[in-house]
Amino acid sequence: MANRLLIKGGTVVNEDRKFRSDVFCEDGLIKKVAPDITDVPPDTRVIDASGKLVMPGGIDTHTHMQLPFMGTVAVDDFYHGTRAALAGGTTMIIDFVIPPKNESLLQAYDRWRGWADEKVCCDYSFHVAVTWWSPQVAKEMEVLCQEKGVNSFKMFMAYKDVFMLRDDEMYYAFKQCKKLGALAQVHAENGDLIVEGSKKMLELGITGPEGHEMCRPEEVEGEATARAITIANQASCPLYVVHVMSKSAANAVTQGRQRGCVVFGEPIAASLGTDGTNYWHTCWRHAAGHVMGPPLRPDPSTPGFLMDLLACGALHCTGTDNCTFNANQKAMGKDDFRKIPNGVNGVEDRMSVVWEKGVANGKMDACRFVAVTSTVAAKIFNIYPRKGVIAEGSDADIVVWDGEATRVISAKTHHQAVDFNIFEGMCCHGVPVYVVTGGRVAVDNGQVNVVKGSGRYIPRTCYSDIVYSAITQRDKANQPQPVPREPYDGPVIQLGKPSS
Ligand code: URQ
Ligand code: ZN
Ligand code: ZN
Repeated sequence: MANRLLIKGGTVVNEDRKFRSDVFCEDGLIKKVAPDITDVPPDTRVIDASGKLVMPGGIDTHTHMQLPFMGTVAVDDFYHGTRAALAGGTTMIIDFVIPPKNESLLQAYDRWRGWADEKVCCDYSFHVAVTWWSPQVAKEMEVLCQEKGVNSFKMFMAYKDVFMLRDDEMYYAFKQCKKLGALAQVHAENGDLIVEGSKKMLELGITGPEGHEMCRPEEVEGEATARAITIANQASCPLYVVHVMSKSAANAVTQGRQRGCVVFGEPIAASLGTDGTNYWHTCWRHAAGHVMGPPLRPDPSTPGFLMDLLACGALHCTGTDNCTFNANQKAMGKDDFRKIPNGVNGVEDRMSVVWEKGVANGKMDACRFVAVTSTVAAKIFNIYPRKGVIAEGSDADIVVWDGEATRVISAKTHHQAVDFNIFEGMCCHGVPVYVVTGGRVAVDNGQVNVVKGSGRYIPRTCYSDIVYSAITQRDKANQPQPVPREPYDGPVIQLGKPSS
């Protein structure tokens, strides 16, 4: 299928500049970016983008479609989740393979591929979680990098006895990431303190969702974030902190960067768009619908704080941690918040939420919006310029965006499978009018029409330049050296013998 498409009259927005230009696509690629393109084949479809922005499709760096978790399975599967992604202007997701402890990472990877390949409507890739440690795990990480196109591994410091690694295991995993040229990711919360904090809440008779936040306040996230940064730095390994949910974690990332650590921070739609006061809502379902780990924070200034850091480059790119559960699933924890499946929505609304809270209220411009929703992720995960830019030769993953139009977010109208939306009722500026994925028009003047199974798995190579260039330079400059000295030839104490 030639799939010839000419997007006319728009303003192209890349991370570095905005410019008036037409865009011609053919066979799933961007073939020409120039003003006033006229010489196209007669079977070319023309889209009028006048007055609109023409941007690289969003890349959601963090999703969990149909994740088996806490005794159930997330309801947004790879079909509904990627369909909703496209509806919101996201044209690629990076999901997670999460093997249970002691399961082969390669077997888990194959299982997740089997789930995704037949269902995805847009391109996707996988991070792989390291939930246990052994020489086999180290070996399989190498195979995943060299043969399966994986260049990022997530370690959990929470979910004790389920996914959590000890500090020494995390250090070994970081060392292996460094050896392979892969990026280490971390879920940064102190899992031991969460267990103890939960007991404390239940002893106080607090079983509701408010206990979920109070048992793991933001210092529990901040401490783990700083610890992970130190351990990664000691392993001389680059680190990517997923779902930065608090000022404490964000400050740990910025302080780590200021002292020369190579660390990236990923706020998510939820932490940029809403807050933890929802856990005190008197409707149990509403409160439980916001339960995720790390929790949203009750400090209502947190979203603005995180958006400011994202706008100025102290935080880097946005995901959603989309991991959705319906009311009847959340209700597994109706008497004990520890049993509420953790996870919230975001994959459909991320782009509009970041536009509303970032661009519409003046914290960033459209170029920075493109950076934090697409380009920086493409560079960190080493798929730039295939993804993340409107340029000749890049994939035809494009959003025609109306920055002035508004839409009201609601579970009644969203395309996700889940029966709840943490942004319910939020009116956002920033609406995708057309969304093109692999050259196919998946959102056509607001109408969603996707092709199940048409998305592709995108392999990623190691040694991403934005991730490894600084590390390599620093290793060269700071290689520890022994001190040349004459051997000591003085007296040495003889242990076990009475001193003379
Ligand atoms: O921790 C994660 O990232 C996964 C298990 C999704 N759930 C969540 O609450 N964040
Ligand atoms: Zn996590
Ligand atoms: Zn996650």
